[in-house]
Amino acid sequence: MTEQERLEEFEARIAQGDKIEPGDWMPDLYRKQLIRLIHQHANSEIMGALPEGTWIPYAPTFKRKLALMAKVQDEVGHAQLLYRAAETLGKSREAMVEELLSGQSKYSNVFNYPCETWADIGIIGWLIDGAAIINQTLMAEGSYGPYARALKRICLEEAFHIKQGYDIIITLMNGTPQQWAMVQDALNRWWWPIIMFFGPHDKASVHTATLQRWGVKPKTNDEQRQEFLRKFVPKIWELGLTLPDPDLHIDEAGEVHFTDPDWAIFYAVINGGGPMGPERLAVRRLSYQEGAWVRRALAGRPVAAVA
Ligand code: FAQ
Repeated sequence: MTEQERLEEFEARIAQGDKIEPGDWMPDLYRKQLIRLIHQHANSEIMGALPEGTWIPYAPTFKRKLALMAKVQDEVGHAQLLYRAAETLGKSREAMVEELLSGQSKYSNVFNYPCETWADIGIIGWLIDGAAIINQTLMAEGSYGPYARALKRICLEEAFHIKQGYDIIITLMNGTPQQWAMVQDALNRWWWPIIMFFGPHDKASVHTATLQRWGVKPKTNDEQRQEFLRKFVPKIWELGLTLPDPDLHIDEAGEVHFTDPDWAIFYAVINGGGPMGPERLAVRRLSYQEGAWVRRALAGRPVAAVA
C-alpha cells in the first residue's frame, strides 16, 4: 500500500467509529499529537494531586480526611493509567516524567494556584472535576483505544469527586456566615483559572484542527467551555453565590456570555510562571527523588546503590 492508501484506510476506519489500537498503522502526526495530549493530561493528574494533597493533614473531620485521601489517590491513579496509555505510543514513562520535572512539558493551568482555605477543596472537587468531566466524557469517545478506555474509567471516578466537592460546598454554606464567605471567596479566586481550563479560544488554538480531523477531540475548546458554563452557572446562582464577572449573562437561547479573561496570564501560567508553579514542580521533583529506591526495588536492582 502507498502512504496515501494507508492514510485513506486509517481515516475511513475513524469515520466508521473504529478504535485505533497500539499496533495499528497511524500517521506520525497522529502519534505525536496523542503523545503530547495524553502526556500533558497525565502530568495534570499527578500535579493536580498536589493542591488538594496539601489539605489532607488539615481536613476538618476524620471522614472528610478519608474522602480527600481517596480522591487524591484516584488522581494519582489517573496519572498512572494515562502515562501507561501514552507509553503504548512509544514514549517511555521515564522520558515523560523527566520532561515534566524539567519544565519542558505542560500541565493544566489550574494546578498552579494556591489552595488557601478548606473551601478551595470544595471548589476544586465541584467545579474543576466538573470541568474535567465535561472534557473527558467527550474525549472518551475519541479514536485512540487505550486513551478512550482509560478515560471511561477516569470519568466514573471524577463523577464521585464532583459529589465530594459539592457536599463540602453545601456543608460550608449551611454553616456560619464566615464559612459561607469562604466559599464565595474561593469561587472568586478560582473562577478565571477555571474559565481558562478549556484552553485558548478556538481562533488561537494550535492543535484543535488536527485533533478534530482524526477524531481525538470531538468538540472545540470554546464549545467545551460553553457546555461547562451552561451546566454550572445556573447551579452556582441557585446556591446564591455570585460570579466575579459583572457582564456574565445567559441569553434567551441559553448561551452564556462572559468577559474574556486575560490570556496573557494564561500563557504565563502554563509556561511555568504561575503563582505556585515553581513550588509544585519542586515538590514533584523531591517526591520523584525520594521514590527512586522503590523504582529500583521494583526493577530488581540493588536498593543500596541509590545515592
Ligand atoms: N493548561 O491548541 P490548544 C483534571 C496548551 S485533568 C495548560 O487549544 P489542545 C483532573 C496546549 O497544551 C486536566 N496548557 O491545545 C483533575 C497547547 O500547548 P503545546 C487536564 C494548556 O491540546 C481534577 C497550547 O496551550 N485535562 O483536571 C491548557 O488542542 C481535579 C495551545 O492549546 C486534559 O489534559 C490548559 N488548561 O487543547 C485532577 C484533558 N489549555 O502543547 C486533580 C485532555 C491549552 O502546543 C484535581 N486535553 N493548553 O505546548 C485536552 O482536552 C486538550 O489538550 C485541551 C487543550 C482542551 C486542554
